[in-house]
Amino acid sequence: MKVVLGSRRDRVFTNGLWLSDALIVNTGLGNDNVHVQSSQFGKLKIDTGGGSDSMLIDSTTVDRRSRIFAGWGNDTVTLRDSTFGRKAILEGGMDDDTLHLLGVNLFNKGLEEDFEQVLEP
Ligand SMILES: [Ca+2]
Ligand SMILES: [Ca+2]
Repeated sequence: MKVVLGSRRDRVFTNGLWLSDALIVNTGLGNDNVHVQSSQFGKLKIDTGGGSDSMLIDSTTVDRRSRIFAGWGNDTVTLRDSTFGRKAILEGGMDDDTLHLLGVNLFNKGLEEDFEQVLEP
């Protein structure tokens, strides 16, 4: 499933979405917000493009690869109580980006991140 949005300020919210294949989200320019809640995917690929974007992945399982790219702008990515079956690659992109790791996240094949700040409570 592929979600492609434009240059305005977009919001994407999934709750209880189950896909055996990939969820691909591309929100383009603008200060976008992506919230993935209580969902399960084969793969996950999110690109929020330029702008100050925020992403929350909460109580979600990704069976295979995950890739998140926040692009330019000061972005915030939060992972809470989620499971990543294969490698999770999270890139803040240009500018001042923050990764929040909340609750218990499981990275079965490791986490590769590129953020200016990583905050764990
Ligand atoms: Ca947008
Ligand atoms: Ca960025």
